[in-house]
Formats: sequence, structure tokens, C-alpha cells
Amino acid sequence: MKTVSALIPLLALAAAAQAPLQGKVTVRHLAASNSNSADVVVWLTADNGDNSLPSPAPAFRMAQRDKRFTPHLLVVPLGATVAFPNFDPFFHNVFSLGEARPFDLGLYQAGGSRSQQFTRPGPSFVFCNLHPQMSAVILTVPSRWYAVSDASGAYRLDALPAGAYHLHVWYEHAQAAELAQLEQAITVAPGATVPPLEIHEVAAAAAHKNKYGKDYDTAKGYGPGGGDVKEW
Ligand SMILES: [Cu+2]
Repeated sequence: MKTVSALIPLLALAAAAQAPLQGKVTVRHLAASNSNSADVVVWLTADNGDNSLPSPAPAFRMAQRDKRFTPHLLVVPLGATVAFPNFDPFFHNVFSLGEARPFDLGLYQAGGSRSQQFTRPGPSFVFCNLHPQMSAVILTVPSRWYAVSDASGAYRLDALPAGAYHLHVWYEHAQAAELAQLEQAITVAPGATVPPLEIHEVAAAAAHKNKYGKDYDTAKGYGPGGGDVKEW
């Protein structure tokens, strides 16, 4: 009988080790009719310091298709490498002047792909030096536990070891101060929930500059072929 009774706490521990964490965030948009609460990033860091990253790191990809980066938002754990394949029949470029780490992958055409490793936490705003309408963001988080909200604002983190964590929140169109205020201590245990989060959209920044820090030369007209390769 001793064996059976000893098993019970072990089973309870096993269940606790996989506690999912669910929550909901509401984005208050400038346009009150907009109720889309997608693309809020939530991640946890363990208070015990066990924030070891997945090994090997999963493969990540941000495609260039129809003069867009897809997905627009990509979350990766620290140290991840992202591939940027070009599926359009003309040239694209990938560059970032962001805080996390500036980079420039040069110019390459259909079928080509270049990669970049992300070794600092924070957002990298990604652009193409040929097409000003192309923009994306890669958020590097120092954790393997992260999720992105769906349109209803719901998010879910699975395979979380039970314990004490800090929850962090990021949204492309929010003020850094508000996001910092949302950081909070949480305990992961069976049935645990996160209090509802609320984020207020702020006005979009002015048009971004090209990789030289200048305005895009829209008068030049890149034409149906897309790429003005002479500049390169
Ligand atoms: Cu482009």
C-alpha cells in the first residue's frame, strides 16, 4: 500500500508540470469599432532562472510574397535564426535598423533566401529597401514560453512547469510605458489564470525611412518588375 500512496503525489506533480496557462487581452483601438485583439505577445520568464531555450532551436521563416512579409509578426526565442525566402519574381531586400540588432541581408531575387540570427531581446522592425509598403516585426524573447493572442484576444501557453514566473506583454502599437506596467508576477498551477489584460493602441509612427535613413524615392517607380537593381 505504501507504493500506491507514494504514487499519488507523483501523479499530481506530473499533472502540475504540464499546466496550461490561458488568458485574455483586450486591445482598445483608436477606432472604437475595431475589436481585433490579435497580435499581442505574452511571454513568461521563470523566477528560478530556468529560462533555457529550446535545443535545437526550431526553424523560423518570414516569407516575402506579393510585396509583403508574412507573417507580419514573428516571435522567436533568443538565439533563433530566421530565414527570409523570396517567393516573388523580382528582387527584395531585408533590413532592420531596430534596437535589437541592425542588419542588412542585401538584395536577392526569386528562389533566394538569406538568414539572420537574433541574439538580443526586443523588437526588430524589418523593412525592404525597395518597397516602402513592406514592413514586419520580429520580437525576440528570452524565453521558450510565449504566445500570440488571436482576434478575440485569447492566448494559451502549454507545457509550462508549475512555479513562479513573471509575465511580459508586447504589442506593436502600444506605449512602452503601458507594456512595462503590465509586467506582473504569476504562479503557474493547475487552474491558474492570468487577470484580463488591457492595452491601448497609440497612433502609428510616421513613415519609416529607407536603410540609408532617407525617404523612399517613390517618384522613381520600381515598375512591375519591382526591383531597381542599379542602385545595388
Ligand atoms: Cu521588396
